[in-house]
Amino acid sequence: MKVAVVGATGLVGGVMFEVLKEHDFPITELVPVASERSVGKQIDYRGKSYTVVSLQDAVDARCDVAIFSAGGSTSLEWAPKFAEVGTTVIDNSSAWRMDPDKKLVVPEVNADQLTAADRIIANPNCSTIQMVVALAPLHRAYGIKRLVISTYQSFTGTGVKAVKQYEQERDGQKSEDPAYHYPIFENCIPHCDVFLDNDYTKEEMKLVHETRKILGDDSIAITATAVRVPVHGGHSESVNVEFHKPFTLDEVRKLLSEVPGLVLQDDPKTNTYPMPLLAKHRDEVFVGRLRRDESIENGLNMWIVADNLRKGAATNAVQIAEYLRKHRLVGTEVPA
Ligand code: A2P
Ligand code: 11C
Repeated sequence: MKVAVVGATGLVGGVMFEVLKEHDFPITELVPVASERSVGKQIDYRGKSYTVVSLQDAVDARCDVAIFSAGGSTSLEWAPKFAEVGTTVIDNSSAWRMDPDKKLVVPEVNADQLTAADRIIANPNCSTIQMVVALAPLHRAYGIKRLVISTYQSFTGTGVKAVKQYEQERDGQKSEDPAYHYPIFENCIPHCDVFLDNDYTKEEMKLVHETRKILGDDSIAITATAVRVPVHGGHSESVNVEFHKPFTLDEVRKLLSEVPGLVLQDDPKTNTYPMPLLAKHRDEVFVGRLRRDESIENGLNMWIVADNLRKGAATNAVQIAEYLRKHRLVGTEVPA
């Protein structure tokens, strides 16, 4: 397939190339794309050098798939132009996620909704993706009534600028162009993305709206607090779930153990539980600390960790591309 990577010089773009390579994704032609600042730069992929091109040149290249990780405004403006020439866009930004005409896809959960007519497909937010991989089978079995979520999110989710801020602060330097209002080194900042009118952050409300859309159930009550932490390897989440129906922990463990791409790490006796240090560079979602919430009926506590740049972004997007290819839903020759 002819594949464009939009945002090729960014943090997610770099991981995208690693994942495409590791998954041995069949690429006949690679088209790296970035802003005008980067046009002409070279990107190495599998021992070959590729020249970064502009968005318009990438549209004209009529690729089969374009994977976007270049921010919401770039996606809003350019994804329709790619779609118009028959390129299927898989978009990592928040631009299209809540558009009722666009699918919001986590392959383990709802890839079966995809058709050849879907020319702009939204990749959910990282903290949503890892959570719904674990919640979807439990929702099917017991019906989720309410979720109380607290996240511990890696600074890598903010991009190159935040990584630089962290490294400068760690090395005792003052950051000249910080990504955050406060130091991130040796700190926790209860502020991910911008504040909204309801005093929640946009990141917190993504967890509310995207989860309902992916699980196909607007009745689920959801409240979230998203916190940025000085961690490199991934996002962690404490998730308190209240179900409509009773469950047993053995059944929950069995359901989770059957989910592709999910690894159970749950044995208090051996201090076994997921941590970002272990999840870094891994494609899977890790779940542990499973225990009954003894303060309510049908309540479960869980701890969910994943590499936010992988399953939370690049891996999920590549898995969507793999699904489209396997089911022959993509290609400028496939009728939409
Ligand atoms: P560039 O390096 O040319 O600025 P990150 O999230 O890690 O900061 O990366 C953002 C990515 O999105 C980079 O590859 C960046 O390219 C790209 N990008 C940012 N703005 C645009 C734009 N207006 N058009 C195309 N690519 C863009
Ligand atoms: C974070 N979730 O860690 C963000 C990064 O809506 O895709 C990606 C923002 C988004 O802050």
